[in-house]
Amino acid sequence: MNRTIRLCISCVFPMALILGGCDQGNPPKEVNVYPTPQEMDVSDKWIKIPEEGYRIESTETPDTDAMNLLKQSVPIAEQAQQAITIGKLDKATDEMQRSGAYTLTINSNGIHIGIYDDRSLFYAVQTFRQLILEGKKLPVCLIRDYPDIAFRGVVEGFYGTPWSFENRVEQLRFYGRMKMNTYIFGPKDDPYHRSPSWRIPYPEEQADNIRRLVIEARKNKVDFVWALHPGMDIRWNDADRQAAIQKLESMYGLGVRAFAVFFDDIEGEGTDAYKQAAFMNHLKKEFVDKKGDIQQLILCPTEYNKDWAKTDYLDILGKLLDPFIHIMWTGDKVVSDITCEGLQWVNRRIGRPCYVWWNFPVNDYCLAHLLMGPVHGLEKNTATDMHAFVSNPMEFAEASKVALWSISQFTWNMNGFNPEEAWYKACEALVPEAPDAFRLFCEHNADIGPNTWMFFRKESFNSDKLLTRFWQSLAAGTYLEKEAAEIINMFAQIRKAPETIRSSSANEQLIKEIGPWLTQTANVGEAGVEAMKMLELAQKKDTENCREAYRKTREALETTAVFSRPYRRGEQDGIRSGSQVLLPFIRNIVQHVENTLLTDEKPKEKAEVLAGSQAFDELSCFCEDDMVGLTPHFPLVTIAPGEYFGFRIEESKQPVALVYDLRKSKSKGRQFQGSIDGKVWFPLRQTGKDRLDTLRIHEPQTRYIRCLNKSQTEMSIGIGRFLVLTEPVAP
Ligand code: LOG
Repeated sequence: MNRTIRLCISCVFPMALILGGCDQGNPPKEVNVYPTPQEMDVSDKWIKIPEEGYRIESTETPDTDAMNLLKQSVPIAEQAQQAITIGKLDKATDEMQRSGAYTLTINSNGIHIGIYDDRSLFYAVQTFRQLILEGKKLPVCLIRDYPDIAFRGVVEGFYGTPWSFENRVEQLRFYGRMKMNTYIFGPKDDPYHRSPSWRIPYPEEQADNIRRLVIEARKNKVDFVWALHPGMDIRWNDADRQAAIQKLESMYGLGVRAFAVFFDDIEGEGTDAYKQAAFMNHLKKEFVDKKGDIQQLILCPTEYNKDWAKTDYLDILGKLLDPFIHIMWTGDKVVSDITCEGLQWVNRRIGRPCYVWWNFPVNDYCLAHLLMGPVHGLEKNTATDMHAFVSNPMEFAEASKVALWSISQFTWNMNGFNPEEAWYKACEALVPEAPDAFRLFCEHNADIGPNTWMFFRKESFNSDKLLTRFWQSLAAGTYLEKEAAEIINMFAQIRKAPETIRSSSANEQLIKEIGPWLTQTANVGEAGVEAMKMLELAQKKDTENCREAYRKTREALETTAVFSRPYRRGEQDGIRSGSQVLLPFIRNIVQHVENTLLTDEKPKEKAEVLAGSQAFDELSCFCEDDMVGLTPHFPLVTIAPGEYFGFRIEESKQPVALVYDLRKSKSKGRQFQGSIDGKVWFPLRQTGKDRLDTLRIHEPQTRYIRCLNKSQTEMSIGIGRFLVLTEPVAP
């Protein structure tokens, strides 16, 4: 990986012109600027920062926040000999007229910063700070830099515990450092954002926090956008139009100068495109225009992804919505990759470049997993197809920074973005005390698990080849000794990494957020080490010691299940680490030993598929320590009236709840049923109000579970999830 950025632009700035009078020395070890500048030429010469510092010469009053930042990096003194000159960019091209564009020239004659606006100076100083070597010297360099996407940042738009005030302050500072300029406040579980309390102003303490956040945002050159979510209970009348304006007015009073209205995830009256457009245009005319200093007005539509855009809804918005108003878009699905084709599809309909709301690394639909892997799935050359790009993060603010770090790179300089390299660097930036351990942790905490959106990310990507090769060879009869040693070593490292991170990282908030996954990763490492020891003994036909190791392995696997259980939230499983590659590998090893040396340990009864339909020809069951279910079968199949699919649970387990996520099936005609003997069936009924579907199982003797087509017509079904969370049967 080439970690020194050297984009040669000598054609733009001939290097020879500026090298006179510089110290020659060893080339700078490493010059790292993030996000990667568009054009940057770093020579191997450097200049010493004068002890007396620099004086500032500026054609206009330089931005105070940028100056404060600069003063933290180098001494600023009126009498200093050398100058940092600041001037307006001349002969500016299109891209140099984007907010935040700057040039930075460092040579023996001094330092020059060319700016377009206040944000430019702030960003130039952010870059400048990263260039300082060992606190005392600067590389001779030329930088010409501008953002690819005008508005970049974050939409706090997830379900779950909203970020704390402290989290948000830290995030805003982070965006400032990473040259991201937008933060949209719209957490689903903030009552004053959403129905029914959207009409009510914030209580004093919370209002004051927002006021302080707006100030912090401004200091970091971030637009603080406040979002209203009225769609669930809005009445399209004067009273509610007034209520909305009054609420925005109260937010304006707290300093907010950019607004959004979200109509996502609603049903009924509120979803009407004509009504929404009229409402938004009213806000534009009666509020935005009258104020005169509002920067943005954004709409999150109800049909916010291609999968759901089956009507003329978007065309109506496209036609009727004031062009000032931007329209959000999550892609082809709720959670999906962002492609040129997909963006162009929606842009044609809404008649403007869309405002991308990317649902990554948000994990509110897969709470058992942390999404700590590299950022993939963003097509380059999409800059002109979008007005803005914001990422919806996890409810864990610090942990989200791994992905946000990459997103700042992508949105600033698409062509300079390399997912693996950015991930590698992000891990280092977040846990500089133990980057390798943290990388290892992130690598094994990247899986999303089966989900309706069929959005998958690779996990354990640095070890899966080794594990697959080893397993395939073992299954074919050959035990690869050298690889076995490598694997046991790998598991030992995985077991150790969490403790290394805990004991060395100063980032307490991060440790708190990822704490349960740290423990679980260590548990998985332990199970892996034990499994490999067991396998080695099995190879040696040492039955007695192998049996002992087998017990330990089973115990270690049970530990992961026991640890996870208390964290279950409704239908969502507890804490999963290493779920994509490591745990399946370990289970394979256990089964292999049961099938070869310890045949008497083989479970007497296993979970089994109940195939009551020809349509599913190859359904299979999966069985883990705390759940059993059908392996996802995403392609849609047709099942006839009276047909069903399901499974039988092992005797050793007691079902707690059925969790399902069935694509396209008609909810009216289907019935979920349980049975004790597989003959007499009783319906399982909905009780909770969870987001995905969950049915509590009240009869602990239940052994059979199925989904029956009780309607008179054929039903089209795909299986995203169909599983039962279990507990061990009480002895
Ligand atoms: C919500 C969002 C949620 C996300 C992922 C949008 C526009 N709305 O399905 O609040 O965090 O999906 O679960 C959503 O994405 N609805």
